[in-house]
Amino acid sequence: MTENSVHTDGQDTASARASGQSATESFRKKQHAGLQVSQERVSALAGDALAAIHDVIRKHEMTYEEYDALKAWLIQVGEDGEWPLFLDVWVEHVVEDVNTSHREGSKGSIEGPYYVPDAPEQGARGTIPMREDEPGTPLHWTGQVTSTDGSPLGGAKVELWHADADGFYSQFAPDIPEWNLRGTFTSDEEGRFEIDTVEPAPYQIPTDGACGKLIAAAGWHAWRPAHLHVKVSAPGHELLTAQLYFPGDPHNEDDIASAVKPELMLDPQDTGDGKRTMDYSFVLDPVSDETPAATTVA
Ligand code: MBD
Ligand code: FE
Repeated sequence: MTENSVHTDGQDTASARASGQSATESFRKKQHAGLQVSQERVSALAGDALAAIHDVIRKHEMTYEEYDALKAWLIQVGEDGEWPLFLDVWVEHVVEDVNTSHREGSKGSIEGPYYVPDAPEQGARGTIPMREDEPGTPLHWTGQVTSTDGSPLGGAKVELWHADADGFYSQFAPDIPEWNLRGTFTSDEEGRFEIDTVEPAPYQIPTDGACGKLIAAAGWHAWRPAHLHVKVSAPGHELLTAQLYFPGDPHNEDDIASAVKPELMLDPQDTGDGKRTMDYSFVLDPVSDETPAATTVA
């Protein structure tokens, strides 16, 4: 177990509090260099965000009872460690959209709260780390990484992470091996890679924490469609963060995180022996003078 891992408090059921605290810890680790936002930008962003909230209060004539309910709920989001979950589910998709609209290569999507860097290296062809009896339909994935001019990108990294067949992520739910369903693949000279994994299940936002409380109180649903997360990177190219989806999932049309795009739909084919196979490739944008700094590879 790493420090990222869930504190189970002697129980082995997944709880919002435990996965929320793990996601919060994981996010803190990511900020090793600290974050620099200028006074000018803080004032513009925070000022307009507050003005937008003021507009909502006036429009709906928010009562003091509602104001106190909001305050109590915001306090609980922090106590449950669910700020990463809340922000990634309801806010990140717009940030992703704004920061990738200049790209000509593959479409991306949000990172979400459950990425962990440095997953074990598997080479160009391999099986993602999984349990001996890992449940779920086996999935064989072939693909290629190229640049927008069509040239193959050898040595590109394809980091893959996803939930298991019960919808749980390793390091954020208890009793799952540390790197389960997390792996780093490196494309061959032709930019090609081949990955064996299993299909993930749809993911339900924890219902017993503050985010679940909001969903229940508003009468919304808590589901994301089944998805594979990837980060694809190569020297001199913009980092691509994406999610890939399975046709026919009932939540492809109403993802609570608004992170589905038609370009991210897979096309898995039954092989007749209980397995499925698919091809999905990536096109990376070369870094240019206009590339926003945070989207380039360090
Ligand atoms: C997830 O698995 C996820 O990908 C996002 C974006 C939010 C919550 C859970
Ligand atoms: Fe996810």
